[in-house]
Amino acid sequence: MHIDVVTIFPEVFGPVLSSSMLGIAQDQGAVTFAVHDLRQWTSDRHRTTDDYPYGGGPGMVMKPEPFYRAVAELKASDPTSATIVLVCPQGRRFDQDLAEDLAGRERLILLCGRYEGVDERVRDLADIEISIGDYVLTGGELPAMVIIDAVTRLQPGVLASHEAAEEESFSWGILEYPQYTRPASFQGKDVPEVLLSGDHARIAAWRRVEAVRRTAERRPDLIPSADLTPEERAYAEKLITDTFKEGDFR
Ligand code: 6SD
Repeated sequence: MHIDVVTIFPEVFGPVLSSSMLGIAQDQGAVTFAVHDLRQWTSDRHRTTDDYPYGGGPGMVMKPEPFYRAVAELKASDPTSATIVLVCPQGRRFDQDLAEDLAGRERLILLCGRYEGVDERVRDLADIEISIGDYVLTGGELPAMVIIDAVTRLQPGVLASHEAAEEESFSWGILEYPQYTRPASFQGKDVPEVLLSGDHARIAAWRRVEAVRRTAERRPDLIPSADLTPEERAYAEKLITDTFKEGDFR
């Protein structure tokens, strides 16, 4: 897949895109990145990308024209149909389902805003608006990097087979089971005996129960849509009633 990024801070993407997994993914040819400076599509001497808001109010708004020129030129440069993503706080909440959907596209063009926001007409360029969560950031660059990371690791061949995406507990819609490495005993805290047993069936069963327990206790909101057996669901629901008794907001 190919990912274009349009931003007024292209330099912040370099270290992230060249590091570990993202760098390997590029070397493998699983993904290609192109980061573009929005200012190349400005037309004035000062290369202005923002302006005062009509109607007054604080802050600046990003002008529409550079984004429109950027999208037109990037689309024209490659006949591959592109999905245009606008990163903004008003967008659809990013999650693993959306990452999997985007990972299957041939080409993404990520538009990053700054300042108070983008001119409303920039939204019309986007096939989808995405937010990475309900907190306010100063720009779309960090969310764009989050989206790139989540989507790139899902490209075929990027993950080693032992860490195949389907094996991860989040792809069952639940949290990861507890993990341990050596030493077997550390500051009086012991690795659960089952993990040292070599009994792979017992280990798999233990992990599954622990993942369900952890999810019920920490993220009960995930349980209704989680991929659970009837027994696991009953167990999770019992834990939720026990953990979140009336008036108890742990
Ligand atoms: C104006 C932006 C772009 C400002 C953002 C996205 C999320 N989830 N929180 N904040 C954001 C994106 C903020 O440019």
